[in-house]
Amino acid sequence: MGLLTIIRKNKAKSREMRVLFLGLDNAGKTTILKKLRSEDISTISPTLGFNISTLVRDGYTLNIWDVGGQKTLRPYWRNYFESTDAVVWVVDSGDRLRMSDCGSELRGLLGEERLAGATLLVFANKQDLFGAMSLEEIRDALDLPSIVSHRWIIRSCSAYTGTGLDEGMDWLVKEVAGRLYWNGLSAGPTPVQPAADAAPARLTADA
Ligand SMILES: Nc1nc2c(ncn2[C@@H]2O[C@H](COP(=O)(O)OP(=O)(O)OP(=O)(O)O)[C@@H](O)[C@H]2O)c(=O)[nH]1
Ligand SMILES: [Mg+2]
Repeated sequence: MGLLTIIRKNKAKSREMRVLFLGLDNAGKTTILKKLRSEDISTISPTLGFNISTLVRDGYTLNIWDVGGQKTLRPYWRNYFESTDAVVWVVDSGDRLRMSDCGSELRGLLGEERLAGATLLVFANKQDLFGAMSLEEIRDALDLPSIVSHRWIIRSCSAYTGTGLDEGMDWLVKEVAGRLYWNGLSAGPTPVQPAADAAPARLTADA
C-alpha cells in the first residue's frame, strides 16, 4: 500500500480538515468565525496570537486556526502552515488603501512550499459597508485570475449580516473533501470531483 493511500485512509477515518484563517489585521477573521459559530460578535478584540476552534460542516470537522494579522505578527504565520488543507484569506473590502499590501501578503503565502496543496477561499468581507469594493474590484486588485498554483474562489460576505459565509464555507468543504477523499475510502458525503479534473482557478458571481 502506497504512502499516499495510507495518508488518505487515515484522513478519511478522521474526516478532519485543517483550515487557516489569514489576512491583514482588521479584516474580520475572528468576527467571521464567531458568526459561523453563532457567538456574540459585539465585543471582538484584535487577535494577538491565535485562536483555535472547530466547526462541523457536512460531516467533516474543521480544525480552524485564526491567526492575528497585525504586521508584527505576520512573520509568525509560517508556524501554522504545516498540514494545512485550506487557507481562508479574509479581505476588508472597505480598506482600499491597504489592498495592495493585502495582495502582496497573499502572493507571499501562495509561494510557500508547505501551502502548495492548499485550497484558497478569498472572503471579500464587510460588504455591508458603504463604498466597499466589489468582488470584481477585489478580484482584479489581488490579481486572482493569475493564480494557477492553487484552486481558489472569491466570495463576497459580511460577518455582520452573515451573508455569503455559509456559501463560501460549503464550497471550501466540498472542494477539500473532493481532493482528500475522492477515492471513495470514506463512507461520507459524495466526493465532489478528483482534483486532477478540476479547473485550477474558479470564480463565482457575487453572493
Ligand atoms: N462593517 C463591518 N465590520 C466588520 C465586519 N467584520 C468585522 N468587522 C469589524 O472589523 C473589526 C475587525 O474585526 P476582527 O474580526 O477583529 O478582525 P481580524 O481580521 O480578526 O483582525 P486581527 O485579529 O487583528 O488580525 C471589528 O471592529 C469588527 O467588528 C463586517 O462584515 N462588517
Ligand atoms: Mg482576529
